[in-house]
Amino acid sequence: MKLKYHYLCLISILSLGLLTACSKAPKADLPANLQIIEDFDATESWTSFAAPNSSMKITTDEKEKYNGNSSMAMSFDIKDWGGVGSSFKDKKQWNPSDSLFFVLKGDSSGKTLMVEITDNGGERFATAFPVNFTGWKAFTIPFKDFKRRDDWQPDNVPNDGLTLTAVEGLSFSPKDKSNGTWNVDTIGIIQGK
Ligand SMILES: [Ca+2]
Ligand SMILES: [Ca+2]
Repeated sequence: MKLKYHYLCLISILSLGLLTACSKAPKADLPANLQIIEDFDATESWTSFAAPNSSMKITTDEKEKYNGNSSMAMSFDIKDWGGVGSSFKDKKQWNPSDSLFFVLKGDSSGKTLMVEITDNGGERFATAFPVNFTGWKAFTIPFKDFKRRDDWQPDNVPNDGLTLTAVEGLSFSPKDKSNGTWNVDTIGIIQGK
């Protein structure tokens, strides 16, 4: 009887240990050489923008997260244009041979997401891809794959290539007329690809 009790205790302790281990385990692995610049455990430094006939809303999402306590949910109804972005208070110096890393929770809508860098002269460089997956997906996009936008640039910006010595900002924009919610988490820089 005593032996059985000890046996049960051992099972309980093992189960508890296993549960604790599981709850402490990270949600997902991150690349070892990732230099995180935004974990979205707070989203105060991100703002939304949209055309008058479109809407974009940011929420700190504690339920859907890739890493840490929360992610940024971007809920949109785009009839013209809109997105979410951050203007860096401390401008970033990035290496042209490095890559931008982020994770996105998709909805298999097939709608296009544009990721845009505002470089040190205010020029806009972007890359875009269809959100044709469900759940979290990690992206590593070399800076060299960001191309100067030919559909729009702010007035009076230079045309001197992607200059990353004092990067001013980053944004994510749905490019198609559509509505939905996508989540972004864990943005960082990876040396090389
Ligand atoms: Ca997070
Ligand atoms: Ca430039």
